[in-house]
Amino acid sequence: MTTTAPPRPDDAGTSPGDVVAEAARRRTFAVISHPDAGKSTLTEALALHARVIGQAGAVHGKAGRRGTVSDWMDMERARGISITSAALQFSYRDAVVNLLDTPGHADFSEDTYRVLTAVDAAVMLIDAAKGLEEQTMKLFAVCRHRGIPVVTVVNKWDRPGKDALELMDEVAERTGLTPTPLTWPVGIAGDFRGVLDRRDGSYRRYTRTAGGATIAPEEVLSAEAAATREPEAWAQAREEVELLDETSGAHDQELFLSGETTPVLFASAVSNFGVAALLDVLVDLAPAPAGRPDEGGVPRPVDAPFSAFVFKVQSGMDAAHRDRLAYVRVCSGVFERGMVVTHGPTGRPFATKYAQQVFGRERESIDTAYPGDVVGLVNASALRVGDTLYAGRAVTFPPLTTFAPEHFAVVRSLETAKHKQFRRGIEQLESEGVVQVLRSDRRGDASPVFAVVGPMQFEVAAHRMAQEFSAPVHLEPLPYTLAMRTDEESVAGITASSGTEVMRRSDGELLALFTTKWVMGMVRNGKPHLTLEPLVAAQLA
Ligand SMILES: Nc1nc2c(ncn2[C@@H]2O[C@H](COP(=O)(O)OP(=O)(O)OP(=O)(O)O)[C@@H](O)[C@H]2O)c(=O)[nH]1
Ligand SMILES: [Mg+2]
Repeated sequence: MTTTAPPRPDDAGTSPGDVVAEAARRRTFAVISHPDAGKSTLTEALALHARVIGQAGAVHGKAGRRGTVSDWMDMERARGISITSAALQFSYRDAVVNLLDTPGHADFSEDTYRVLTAVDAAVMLIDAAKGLEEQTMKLFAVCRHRGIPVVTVVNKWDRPGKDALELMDEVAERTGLTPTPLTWPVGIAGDFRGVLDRRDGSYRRYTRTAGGATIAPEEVLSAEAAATREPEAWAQAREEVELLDETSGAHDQELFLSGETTPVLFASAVSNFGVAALLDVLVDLAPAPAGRPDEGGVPRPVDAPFSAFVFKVQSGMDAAHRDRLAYVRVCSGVFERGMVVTHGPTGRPFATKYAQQVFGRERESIDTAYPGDVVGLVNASALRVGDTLYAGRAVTFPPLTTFAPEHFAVVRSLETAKHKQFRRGIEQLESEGVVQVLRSDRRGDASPVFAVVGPMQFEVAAHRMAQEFSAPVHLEPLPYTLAMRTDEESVAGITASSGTEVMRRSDGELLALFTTKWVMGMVRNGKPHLTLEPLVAAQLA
């Protein structure tokens, strides 16, 4: 096996021209989809094809492929789902790829949303048997809203599924994006032999490997050879592509970048079919980083002095060290390890002594990074999700939206002697955005309230409190389902009604909690002078 570490350009004498060139070869994208469509499996297959890992997890994982590189948390491995997003950086051809594998479950959609603020493109997976699912639709909407170009991958073609043309109709009708397939399957779903490359009419024929653990050999045949090799399947693919030519046009780079079309590829992540084609498409078609708009909407060009923002904070990646990693996306300039930058929110200097390149849970020191790169800053306790860092001319990037919580539970320590660990754990989970934490004088500091978008966040928080912070907790659900922003003047007026409570979130925001929408409506209609504002229009929640 050949292992290629991403080339680390020599940082000596970097000129602005280098920054532009380095940014131009970055591809930073997220893999997104409804739960279980195969994001982590595809992530691993992409790493396998870029030859940064030698074998996919199939041979190691006993129950399915639980050992994917991006699912490293013990809860993820135990359940076979992704709970938190993971970053991988590797080089492929002349490009440096920053890939973010996101969790599909709606309960973790805030994490996915934060990742989508840090990428330039998205790979959307569709399960061939299921077509467009609920979370897929929400994600398409977020990408449209944020102007993120989407490459669509119809995955699991090795399994019986829908008709390919039908799937294209579904995409066109339900997402409003025109699908422009670059490849077309040869063999119906469940009988995946290869793809017809629409760009040159050739046949890429795939061969299975044991357990899909290694790269699937690929043979490129001419149309004539394909017709001899697979008379029926090839003829059907040709026929379908002719029909397709009438409805969806060829790929158009401008329409793709402006979010009107989505290139489509067919794949089987688990057998590594179609993965090489996807990597090439990402390098050839996905956009390179461009200047990121600041708070006022003015882009900071990629060759401006260094700037970055924190889109994720994660601790507990390394049980032995218990460190805390802030993931930043570089937006402009050159990052050099050790440089002292300014922490936007406080204006204080921030030293970047411990900077790392991330590969799932593996990390190694890096010296230089460029726009588009994801850098892990270790033990950066001052950094919170959404913070801007910069050198030279000041910049503030727009804050990241927090979702409106819909589930609430009082947290109590099961072991009173461990109040220190209890406090530390809660502070940590809060700063990572695993949960929002609410407090009130009435409930006191020993019983804060966790507020979440989805109940699985409670499980993750409780698990981590016990495992990472040795502070086992009991969660007692509260009957509220709705939170609105309010102010001091309105508190008495709100809490006069039953089914309400007002608590302060750790960012200072006062939140009014209601058992039902109906209760909230009653309060608002009865006392229209009270301040009650929706928290965010959360497209994903
Ligand atoms: N047959 C088949 N199974 C696949 C394919 N890709 C993934 N799977 C299986 O589908 C299941 C889910 O795969 P994951 O990669 O964990 O899916 P995911 O999208 O990352 O799931 P979440 O992160 O939890 O949303 C696993 O059992 C995979 O082995 C594929 O191409 N074909
Ligand atoms: Mg996953």
